[in-house]
Formats: sequence, C-alpha cells, structure tokens
Amino acid sequence: MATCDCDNILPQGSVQEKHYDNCRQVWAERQPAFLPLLKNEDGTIRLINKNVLDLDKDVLYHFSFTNKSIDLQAEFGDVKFVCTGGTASRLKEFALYMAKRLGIPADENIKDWTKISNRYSMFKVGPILAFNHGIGIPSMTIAIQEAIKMLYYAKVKNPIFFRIGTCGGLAVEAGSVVISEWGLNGLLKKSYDLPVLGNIYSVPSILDKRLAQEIQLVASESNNNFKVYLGGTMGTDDFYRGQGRLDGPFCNHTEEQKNAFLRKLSDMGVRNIEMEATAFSALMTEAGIRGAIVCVPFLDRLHGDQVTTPKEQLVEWENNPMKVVGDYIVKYIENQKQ
Ligand code: R2B
Ligand code: URA
Repeated sequence: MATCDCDNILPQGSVQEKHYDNCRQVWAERQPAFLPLLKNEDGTIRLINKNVLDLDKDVLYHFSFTNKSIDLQAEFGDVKFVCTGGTASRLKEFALYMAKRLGIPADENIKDWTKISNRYSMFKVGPILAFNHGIGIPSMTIAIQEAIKMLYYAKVKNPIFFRIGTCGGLAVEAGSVVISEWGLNGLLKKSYDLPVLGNIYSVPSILDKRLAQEIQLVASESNNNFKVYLGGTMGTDDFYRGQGRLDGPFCNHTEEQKNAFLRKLSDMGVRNIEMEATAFSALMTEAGIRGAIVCVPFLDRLHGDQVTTPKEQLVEWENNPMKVVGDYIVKYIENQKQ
C-alpha cells in the first residue's frame, strides 16, 4: 500500500482538501482510466514513452536546444517552481520580480535560454523556471510538453507548475484574481479532447484542489487590495465567437443567446474564461505534476465584450497573479528552511 508523500506547505486542516492530487496514496486508490506518467521514488519525472527513452538525442525543437546541447541537469536540476504565461515580457518580469523577492542577483540582461528559437523565451532564477507559452492551447501544449521532457532530463524533483494569465471574469470584478479548480471546454465538458490518429483522446481537466486552496489561503493572509476567488475556468479555442463575444468580424448569435450562455456558465461555477485551462490541467494530470492557474480578469463578461480599461491599468492588474504566486513560492521556500 502506497503511503502519502504530500509535502504540505500549510498544516493539515487549514484547507479542506487533505492530499495533493499527485500524492502516491491518492493515485494508488484512484486508479485513473488513463495512464499517468507517475513519478519515481525520488520525485523525478518518470517518462513512460519508450520512443523518447530510446532516442540518442532528443531535439526540443521549439526551445531550440537538445538534451545534449545543454547540460540540463547541471543548469536546471534545482528547479522547483515552473511558471508560464502568455507573453515573454511578462514572464521575464516575473523572473526578475521573484529574483528580487528571493534576494537573487538578476537584472534586465538575464539570460534567455530559448532566445534563438524566436518562439518562446525562458528564464531561470534560483529554483524558478519561467517561460512564455503564447496564446491558446496548441502554442501552450507545445511549450509545456517540451518543458516536461526538459525537466525529465534535468532530473527535477516534484516540480510545481503555475500558469499566470489574463481572462474575462464572470460575476467577479476586473483586477481581482481567480484560481482555477477545473477547466471546462467549449462543449461544457471538463476535459481536454485532442484528435489523435482520427480518434478523440480525452483527458480530465481537473486541477489540484489542495494546491488551489493553499494558494488562496496564503493570498488571504497577505495584505492584498484585490479579492482572490476559487472557481471553474472555461478554456476556449477562440477569443471572439468561442467566448460568446458579439464584437468579432463574424457573429451568428444574438445578445440574448450570449447572455443566457454566460449566465449558464456562471451557474455551473465558472468564474472566468481564457484560452488554455483545459489543456493545462489535463497535461498536469497526465504527467502527475501539481499545477495551478492564477488569472486576473480584465473585465466582467456579464457586462460587455470589449476590454476598454486603459493599458496602464491592465499592466498594473497583471501584477496581481504574480503577487499571489510569488507569495506562495516565498511561503513554500520559508517552510523548507524550518
Ligand atoms: C488570455 O488572454 C489571451 C487572449 O487575449 C489568452 O492567452 C488567454 O488565455
Ligand atoms: N483573455 C481572454 O481569453 N478573454 C478575455 O475576455 C480577456 C482576456
């Protein structure tokens, strides 16, 4: 019988959920229908795809390096927190922000490990790896899958992934923060459905409840001037029609239909809409990696479609998810020192 290996950062009982989803004991009891990658005894990622294990050299094409061109274990073996999000500038800013909070020297000239890719940017400060994933599921799943392989080669132990992002809110105020509990696709299914060889490969899009609750509790103990909500997140394949908007170049639904749909989502517990939640949660579940999505709503979709708030305010709001994730990471590191 597997025993619990949760490295709880808050005392048992402080949040409702007892275990993390990738607890060995939980896995042994749950026996999910799909095969998770699981992890090795020492917490390193266990890659079960034999095709990769057989490769002499693995080209991480979109990152523009291979497992042989960089000594991944030497450079990235101490990574614990993997933070991703849409834009390169924001993730660089996050890396520099965390460097400051952790007292690690870093400046504007911080190394971009994937600069020559011209696709993604990747930065490392202490135990933090930060890279951007672009907009939408395909761009993000490419970056995350290459990151999972990279962390496997680096022999990273028990990494925790965070997606910091922006979104449209549902009955939550702009500038607040939403921590996702699950992802919902455009057909209102809690899954990431990918066509593979002519069939749909479907993975549940559920996020780690304990991690989400811990992040919210840590945020509530911090002196924030914004609210932090927990809830479901719809992940769509389009910003306009796919999110029920009326202001794209094409629209075949009415305002009444849009409002009815958004109200239905809200009644289902959906608090925000973005473009990656289903795939992010599914990849984390399948890889057996703890992951969280922390987003700032730029508007309340129950009141409109256009993002009319001035850019300077949006940029300031984007700091809120960084602050929430930063507080969690700092708390985690402080706990390890005790
Ligand atoms: C939120 O914002 C982006 C679209 O504007 C997309 O990446 C997302 O999920
Ligand atoms: N990002 C989205 O995907 N939707 C919004 O409404 C705002 C940001």
